[in-house]
Amino acid sequence: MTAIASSHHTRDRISLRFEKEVSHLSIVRREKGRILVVDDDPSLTLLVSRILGRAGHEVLVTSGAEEALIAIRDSEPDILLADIVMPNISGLELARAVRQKHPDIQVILMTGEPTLSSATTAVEIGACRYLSKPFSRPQLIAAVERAESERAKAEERRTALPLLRMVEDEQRKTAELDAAFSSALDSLWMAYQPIFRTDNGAVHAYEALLRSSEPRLPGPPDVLRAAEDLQAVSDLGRIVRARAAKPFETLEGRTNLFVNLHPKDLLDDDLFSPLSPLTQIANRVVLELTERASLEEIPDLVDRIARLRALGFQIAIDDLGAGYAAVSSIAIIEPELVKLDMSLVRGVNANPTKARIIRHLVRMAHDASALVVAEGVETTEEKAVLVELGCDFLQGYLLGRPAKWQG
Ligand code: G
Ligand code: MN
Repeated sequence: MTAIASSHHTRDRISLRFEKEVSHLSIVRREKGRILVVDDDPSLTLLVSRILGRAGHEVLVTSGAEEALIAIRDSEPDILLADIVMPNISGLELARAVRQKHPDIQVILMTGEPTLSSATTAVEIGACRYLSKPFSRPQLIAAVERAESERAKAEERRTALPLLRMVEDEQRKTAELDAAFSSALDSLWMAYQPIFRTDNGAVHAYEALLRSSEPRLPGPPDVLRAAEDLQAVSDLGRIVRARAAKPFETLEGRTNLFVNLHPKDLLDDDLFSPLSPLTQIANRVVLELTERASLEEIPDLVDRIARLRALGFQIAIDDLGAGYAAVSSIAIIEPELVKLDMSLVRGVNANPTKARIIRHLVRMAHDASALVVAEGVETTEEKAVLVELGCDFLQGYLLGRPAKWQG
């Protein structure tokens, strides 16, 4: 279901861009083409250029093929109208040379003595019209119009082809990502990592962590990025929250559940639904928020947080001390908990600056009535210092790795 919904979104995006580019092309295309007339008969070139000029064309005239080649190099005409019989270089040779270098230029050949062999050569060269002299004004206009439409088609084919390739390429990549994402959802499972109380060492809660066995999307960040690219963040969020809640629905006692939210989840109605599985156990659930930069894009953030609290949820600021999860979010969100990022926790026993920062963050959190979880505790030395610095809860490989629910 998810895969279909997401690929639909992507298709919309691609066709939108495709239409934009195509309309851009049609704006650029000229209305009336530029025509180069090559004939050693000045009375003919005069007549022809008058007719075509009146029809709105820009007309260039040369009396021989050598001059014509220079004119083509300098002014790139759309149509070449050339006499077959000329001194030095014949119109056929000229046409052949031009078509080889500029395949989009349309060639019309004129002759006073039509022969089968010259007509055959004209066809081989790809001349689109063969006018036998004398010709009428309507015959000339018709030949030019046909050449113009061929020219427009050739131009469109040439410019649209790379665009089409690009669109196809993107569609193929999206389809591949879509398949990988669907399979990640199929093999999705939740790992639970214990969070311990510092005062008595008891398990206070478990953090639910996304896991999948899809090799193309090996880590949780890969799955999340795919969801973002496929515009399926809400789909993923709903599945994660329902799965995370499962073991807790029948669990006795007061063990809490910590669940990570993507900032986009805050825009999903399902999160606020009184009927959703997670809402059923809301008074035991802490929702973790991270990425201050994206949180700022949620227009009514404070209001949405208030609605979550009204449903019974508590809120934690995740990854405090890393990247964007800035201190000011404590003032805006007024979380029940903050989680110190493991980059601050790592080696805190040997780094007085980290220790000082944590001490300040703990004091600040406590002043704002928030409790503090230290994440990523890996050594007994780190643990000892974190306890001394006043952290209320500890989480990390030292104390318990994320694992399948042992229920
Ligand atoms: O963004 P968040 O803090 O929710 O990410 C937690 C991640 O950190 C999980 O993927 C979890 O597996 C991992 N993790 C948990 N404890 C430790 C730890 O002690 N050390 C390290 N390096 N990673 C940890
Ligand atoms: Mn987390």
